[in-house]
Amino acid sequence: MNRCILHIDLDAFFVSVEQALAPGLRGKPVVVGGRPDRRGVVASASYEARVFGIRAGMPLAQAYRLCSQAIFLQGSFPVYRDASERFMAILADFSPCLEPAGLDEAYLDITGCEAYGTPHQLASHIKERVKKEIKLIASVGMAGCKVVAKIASDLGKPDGLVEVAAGQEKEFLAPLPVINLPGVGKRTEQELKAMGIKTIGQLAALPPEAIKNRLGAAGVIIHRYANGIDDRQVELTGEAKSISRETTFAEDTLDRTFLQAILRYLCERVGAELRQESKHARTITLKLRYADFETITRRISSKETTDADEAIFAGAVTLLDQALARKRKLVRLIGVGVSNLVGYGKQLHLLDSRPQRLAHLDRAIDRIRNKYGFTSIQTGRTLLLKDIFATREGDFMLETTSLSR
Ligand code: TTP
Ligand code: MG
Repeated sequence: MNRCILHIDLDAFFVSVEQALAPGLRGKPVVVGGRPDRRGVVASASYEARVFGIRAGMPLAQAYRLCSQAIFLQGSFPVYRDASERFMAILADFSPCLEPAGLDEAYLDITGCEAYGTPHQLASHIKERVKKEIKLIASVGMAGCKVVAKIASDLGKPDGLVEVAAGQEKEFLAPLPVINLPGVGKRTEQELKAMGIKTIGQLAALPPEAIKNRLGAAGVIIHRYANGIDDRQVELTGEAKSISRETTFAEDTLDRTFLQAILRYLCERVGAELRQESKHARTITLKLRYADFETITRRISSKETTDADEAIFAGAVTLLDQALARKRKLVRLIGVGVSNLVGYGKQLHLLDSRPQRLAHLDRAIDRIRNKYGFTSIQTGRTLLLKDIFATREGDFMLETTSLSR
């Protein structure tokens, strides 16, 4: 039986949630990410803002230069998480075979659901329910494999519904630029350009060895994708594979105490997320971006797993100290991530009583924060950030958060 996979991605997610809450923002250039006089980047831009060239990941100041009349919003992550949960709940009504691929996107395998309608009808029904129940617009791609479904949903945006019939995958992909292929970033795009390859069709036509010699194993995968071949299943679990938080400073800094305080705050955010997912982590990663945009990541792994704020911080701060000792350059961004996640069942539990006590403490703090907001409790090191917390409403800054699945 031919597989039928949907990829569903919400349009301008963070911005659209803000517009659903304040309909006066609809139809306007809106940017979520923070105030344009602060550092930081655009997290989400409305399609009206995109007309001016504003894109996710762009510095806010640049976005302001492109469109000074745009409305800049700080954003509120808990609100987006709620919307995401409601979105996933709607999708789960259509098929149990659901794989969230981020906050606002998911794959849904609807193979064998013919009794409920054609794929096109099911996709339209999903779009209607999302619009009616959470007031958001979903773009849907339909195809026989994940990669083609994803490209199709992207291509139809905004408010898209694109179906690629079985057997038509190669023709559909051929005219598109290689950058549309998942797994092809700016660097790979350049490499391919140097080989005279601009479109997915040109890439698909290359002998597999040619691309393997140039790009290694990653090349083999994108070559298969270019040919519309992708055997990946829709993974039922949808569990987080990594969780990270990062923040860009208002001013570049080398102040070690301040860096440690922010790092502690980010570790507490990551720890809370990890506990919410009922996971333990083996690997802790520190990310630093220097004022000259050089970016480094350093990681440590241990046999023991943890979900404790203190343990995550201990690992991250060791990495930070090593990095600061090696390079005296002003820091622009700091981030922390955990990966190599395992469920509670598999944890190698530490019998020593201190981690147990810390686990209780973390959970007690989680409960209070869930009720009164994250900044209602500050731990020792983050007290230094008290004034910063006080000057912003709600979340003290919009950290880029990612839950990779
Ligand atoms: P995307 O789906 O990539 O972007 P989008 O939903 O804003 O726009 P569209 O899908 O219509 O192109 O990401 C989903 C959300 O994730 C986005 O609304 C904000 C957040 N995000 C960031 O915080 N930082 C980023 O760099 C990106 C790309 C997204
Ligand atoms: Mg989206």
